[in-house]
Amino acid sequence: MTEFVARREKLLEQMKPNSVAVFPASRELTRSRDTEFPFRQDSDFFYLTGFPEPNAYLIIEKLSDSAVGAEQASITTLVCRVKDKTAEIWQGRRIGKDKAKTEFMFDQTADETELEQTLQTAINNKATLYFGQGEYDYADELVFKTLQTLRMGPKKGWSAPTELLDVRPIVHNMRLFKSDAEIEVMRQAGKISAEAHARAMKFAAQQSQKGEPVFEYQLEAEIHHHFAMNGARYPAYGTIVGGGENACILHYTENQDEVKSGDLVLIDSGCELQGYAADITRTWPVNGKYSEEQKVIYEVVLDAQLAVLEAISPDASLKSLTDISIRKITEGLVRLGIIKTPESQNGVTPEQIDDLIANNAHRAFYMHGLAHWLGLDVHDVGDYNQAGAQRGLQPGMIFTVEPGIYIDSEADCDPKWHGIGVRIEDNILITDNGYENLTADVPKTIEEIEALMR
Ligand SMILES: [Mn+2]
Repeated sequence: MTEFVARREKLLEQMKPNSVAVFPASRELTRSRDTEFPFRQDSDFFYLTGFPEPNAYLIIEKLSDSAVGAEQASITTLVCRVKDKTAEIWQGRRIGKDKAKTEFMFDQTADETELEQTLQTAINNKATLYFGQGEYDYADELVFKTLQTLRMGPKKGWSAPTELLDVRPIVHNMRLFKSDAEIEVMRQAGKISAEAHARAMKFAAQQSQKGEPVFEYQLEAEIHHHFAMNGARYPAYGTIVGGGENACILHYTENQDEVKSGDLVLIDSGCELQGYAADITRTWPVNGKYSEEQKVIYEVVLDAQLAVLEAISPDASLKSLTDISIRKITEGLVRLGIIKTPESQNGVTPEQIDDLIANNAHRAFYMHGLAHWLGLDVHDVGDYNQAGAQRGLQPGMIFTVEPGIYIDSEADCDPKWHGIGVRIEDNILITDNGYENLTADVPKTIEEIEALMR
């Protein structure tokens, strides 16, 4: 809890005097009729509170210099659901405002029934309101209604802030740099997820050896089982298990087909642990042995990924790393004649590779980005550019490195390559002396994967 308090203090340091920030919790979503999806807290709200319930609000007031008493320059308020015996018997426990105040360390707390009044009091007579508008309709409606109420009551001494600022850039920049505690959780999430991928490989190998079929959803089940058995009840995003040509559908989550012996299967899956995501992809032959064509494509992707890891330094940016992956993959595809050039038989000059890259020749086969920030959200927040330039890599940043090549059955190349889709993805933490691969525990080279599956 002291870490959550420290985050609120760090946010307060960056707020203007006489301002207020409002953060809504997310709400439950209907899955069907009267059942809900498992609840997932809003990431910014969670980051600042650790509070796990829906229908809550965090209000942070930074008082003006004149209003500051001897010791108090700020007020943090949590508004949460009302304790309700019947609701708690039917739907589950509620923390309630008394426990919320002491255990979650807020200056004050209020019941949801007092929300409008609490918010109005906090916003009244402040110069600046920090709020993330457009994200939740219910929060927009509440906040704008409160502003309008205040504007309509000048004779009662009310006034609304005249400045409305987006609070998200401040919080998102904080979230980009992970603390030691966050790094430890993400290290654990990476480890559990890595083991889960290895478990799926072993399952497929056993099924193949018994002559039993392997279905995509079975591999998904093996992975989710391992997550849950290790304290991570949910995947961080929809698990992708694509056998054969399904691997060429980047966000394939139907996971319903049989993976045929001789096909590769691409699995992109990571657990969510205490709110934090892991995001791993591995691509391997369901029968345990890569074909010659699969091997060759796999090596191009792996070489690209290793070249990127090699190039990680404080001078690098995600853009410069992306460029390295594009060059490696373009060179590989030219060498194999998959990207056709008149010169490819006799070797291609670096300038010719430059031209192919400038013309996006790789985009037909490598159509997504190399990397994204990783944290509470799988595609985590944080600006990729700063002051119009690419942002340098700094300790505490965590991101994915995930080059890929996808050749579907309509691709304009020798049909022997058709149906091969390969992506290799790891999670990288920038450290003081380089980087740490948080997902190194899952086999990655052809030799390692074939050995495990044997
Ligand atoms: Mn990813």
